[in-house]
Amino acid sequence: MSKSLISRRPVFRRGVSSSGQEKPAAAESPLRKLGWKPFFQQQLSLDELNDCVPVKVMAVHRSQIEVTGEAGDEVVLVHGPLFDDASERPTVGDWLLLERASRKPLRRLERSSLFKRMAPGARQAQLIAANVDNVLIVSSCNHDFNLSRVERYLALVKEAGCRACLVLTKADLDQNHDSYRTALKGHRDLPVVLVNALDAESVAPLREYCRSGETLALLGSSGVGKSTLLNSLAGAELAATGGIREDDSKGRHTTRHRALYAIPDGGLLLDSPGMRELRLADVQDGLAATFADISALAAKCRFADCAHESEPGCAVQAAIESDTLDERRLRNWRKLEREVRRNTRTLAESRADDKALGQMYRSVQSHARARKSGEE
Ligand SMILES: Nc1nc2c(ncn2[C@@H]2O[C@H](COP(=O)(O)OP(=O)(O)OP(=O)(O)O)[C@@H](O)[C@H]2O)c(=O)[nH]1
Ligand SMILES: [Mg+2]
Ligand SMILES: [Zn+2]
Repeated sequence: MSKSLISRRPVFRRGVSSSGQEKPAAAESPLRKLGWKPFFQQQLSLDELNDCVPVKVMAVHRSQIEVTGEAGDEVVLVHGPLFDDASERPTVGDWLLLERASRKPLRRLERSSLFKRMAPGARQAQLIAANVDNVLIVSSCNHDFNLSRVERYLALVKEAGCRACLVLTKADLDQNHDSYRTALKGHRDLPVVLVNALDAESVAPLREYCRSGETLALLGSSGVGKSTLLNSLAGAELAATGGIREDDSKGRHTTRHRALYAIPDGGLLLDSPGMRELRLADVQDGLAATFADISALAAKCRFADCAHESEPGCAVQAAIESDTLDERRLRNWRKLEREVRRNTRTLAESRADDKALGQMYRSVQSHARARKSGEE
């Protein structure tokens, strides 16, 4: 057995007919359930179709990653060229090709979507998840609710081209629901669902975001009820949940790892640790889409370079005065624009530094090889 293969256990049982024989696999192909689509199939060469099997990354740990494919669950060691570049290494949701016989990971397939943020306290990007279809931005009906943060998540989600829904949990603990709906009036294209995440019936409307073959990511701060939602949607205690602090309603960071869970009669659900900060980079298009209303107003300003402060004929300021645009939203747009510009530049610089370092390293190695072969 290959070193990279530590355990294998089937996750999806094929249907068995009344005659005791396996039903044809086509209708419920395990790969299709995991989100395998023509977009990924088309990336395989003829040789790869013969010699490799695709597997989905379900969880990433320091020294090994958990994957699932047609043969069930396996564990692959984090080792080899695929894992050399920290900003490029496989993340949860990725599709990998394993060599059929040795189970060695050969390459990662191109992604249909990718979430990343600036790694906390670093000049590097941190990958959050790949190949996600839909996102529940989870907040709760308490101190956690913060529109500017919702807009931050939206920029990330729109950049990845995913469908988003805002879920406000703990609706059973706060009856002041209208105030949340009023606060969200500037976000008409964002569906909002208020739920008691502990109640399976209450979360049922969210099932449309995690149909078989789809991947749904739950994103939000610690303690808002992401793992609780996962368990209610799955109808089983798949993830641990924790209490929240009495004084400020903040969570206790119960979930420690990002992981995908297959839910019965549905798709895959990504549970993730609560994010303390979500610093944005490389999301210019997502940001423009999140604030499309402000861009549309800006196009009507008298001056093309209007800063929307005190210029005459400013359509943005006029909208604020007539109460059709929230001043907070304009402030947040400005703040996020500055942040995205700064962080995108930082990432480009650090990529250039890494490239230069890599070139220097390769040139030192080739000199050493040339010297060695000259000596022989
Ligand atoms: N009453 C009520 N309690 C909820 C609801 N959603 C979550 N909770 C409780 O809130 C606490 C935190 O829930 P978790 O599901 O662990 O929160 P989380 O978002 O996964 O938190 P992290 O894993 O720390 O990121 C638990 O005690 C849940 O029982 C809800 O809608 N209503
Ligand atoms: Mg959790
Ligand atoms: Zn203006």
